[in-house]
Amino acid sequence: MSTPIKLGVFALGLIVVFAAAFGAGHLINPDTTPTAAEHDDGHNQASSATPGGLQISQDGYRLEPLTRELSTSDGLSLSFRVIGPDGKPLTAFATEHEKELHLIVVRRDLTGFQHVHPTRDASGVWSVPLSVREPGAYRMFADFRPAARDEGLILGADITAPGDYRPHEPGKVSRSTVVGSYTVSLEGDLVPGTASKLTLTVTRAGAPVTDLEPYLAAFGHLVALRDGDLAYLHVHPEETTKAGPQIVFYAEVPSDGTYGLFLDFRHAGQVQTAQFTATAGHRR
Ligand SMILES: [Cu+2]
Repeated sequence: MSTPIKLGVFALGLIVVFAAAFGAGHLINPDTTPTAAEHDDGHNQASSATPGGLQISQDGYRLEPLTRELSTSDGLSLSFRVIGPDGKPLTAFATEHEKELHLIVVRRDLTGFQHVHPTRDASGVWSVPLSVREPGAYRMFADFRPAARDEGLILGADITAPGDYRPHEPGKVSRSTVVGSYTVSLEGDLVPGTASKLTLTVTRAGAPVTDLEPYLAAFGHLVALRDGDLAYLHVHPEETTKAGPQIVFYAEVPSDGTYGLFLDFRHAGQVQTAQFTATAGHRR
């Protein structure tokens, strides 16, 4: 997360946590952040702030897709612009986690997740070669911070990959998932409105992985997407996180519901994405 947001969290506590909880690269420090759970009366807490990623336009900034369709063939490019409050394509972006803009593309049934980094030309057009495996209704999220702002924005737009498709059932809620030769396990529960500690542990062939490599200036990136509307949350590990096997996040989801969790980590020169389905709102 950006330093200004973090300082804001420290200075203003709960109000800022709720207002900024769904900004780009949100991280909550457990030692200084009050939690809504302190007055938990058995009902589930929920934030009233609008989660990120649900709007195509916010605070005068608008995401403008220039590509109408996604494709299942290689070699096509996805292009878009961000239009600023002055009506012109935005070209002044702050660098966050080594990139000016992070683009997430995912099918609306939470399959086919991709996290890519488009390049921008001088006129403000972002492009990235992108193909999807299956046709369907997709959502694209631009996660960035205009240089003129202290807070990041996550703008979302629908985009379709034409063709016959059947939605997949939501993945089974699970504490463990396999990606490539890695097994990633998940400890901790998502409690709405609360900085919920999630510990992800990476093993390979039964052995803990202790030489994770930094990927975009962090040992892991966790994106949570709410099933049903794809409300978006992106968190980074606790600062004390080492190179594995455990990666610790504090994620604050906005409501009860089912969430897809997508962990990006890098090991042996390769970026892996481990996917979980988790339910928020139950204390187990
Ligand atoms: Cu990124």
